[in-house]
Amino acid sequence: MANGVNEAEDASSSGKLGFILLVVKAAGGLTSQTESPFMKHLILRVFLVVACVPGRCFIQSSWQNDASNVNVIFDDTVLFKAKADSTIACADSCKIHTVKCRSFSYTSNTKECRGYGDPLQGRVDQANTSLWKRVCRREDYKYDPAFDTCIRFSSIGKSWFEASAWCNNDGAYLLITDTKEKQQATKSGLHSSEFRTHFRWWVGGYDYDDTSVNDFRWINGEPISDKLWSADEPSHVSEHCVNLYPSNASLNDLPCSNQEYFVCQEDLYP
Ligand SMILES: [Ca+2]
Ligand SMILES: [Ca+2]
Repeated sequence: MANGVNEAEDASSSGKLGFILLVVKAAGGLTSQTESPFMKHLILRVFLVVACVPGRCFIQSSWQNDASNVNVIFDDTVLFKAKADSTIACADSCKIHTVKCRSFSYTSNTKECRGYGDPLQGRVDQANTSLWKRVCRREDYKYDPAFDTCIRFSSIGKSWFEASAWCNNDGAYLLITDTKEKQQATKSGLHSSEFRTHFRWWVGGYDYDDTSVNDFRWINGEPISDKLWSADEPSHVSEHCVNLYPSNASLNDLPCSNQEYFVCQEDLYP
């Protein structure tokens, strides 16, 4: 691929990614061989420790040069303007920007870096400029602005642990719907029609306490907020895994062995 940013990003993350996938593969094997909740719990913990350094995870989606927009900048949806020493430095600025930065332009002779939201319409001629867009790493993943990452819907039902391993095999994770806004997006957002194809979906929430005490957390380690549950949920001591109901944009706990459809997301910390 004639894509300097992409190649640089791959080079910087490939070693770490290879190690992570190796651990995930080992964890998947262990998961299939043991029924012990303790071992599964341990595997989750180990996986989380090695998978991600908070604030700086490997980014699965990548940048693609937009050949249809050569030597132009845009005067709408500009999130920031800054000087950057290189295209890669500009891409990093876009990636870490607090508002969803979906694309950027870099003008080589002036070193001007511009980050944009979507959609882009107001084109202005500007020599020595290239435009880059964030794209999903795989064609079966779709970018969802509510989650600010690429997501994939399963076409089969699996237990929660099988579903988690299935996402991990993509270098991805079960979906984290940790805000009211994200949950509402499953009901009325860009991919709501896909979410509504099934009554419920496994998402990346799990009860780390095997007793009657609840310790529901997202797989990034964050506690699940009380306000995200359906009425009277979580409901049962034997239900340790979390599903989402798109119809009322809320969560429920279920037995982890249930065969449910599931959604993966590419970045643990988008
Ligand atoms: Ca519990
Ligand atoms: Ca329940």
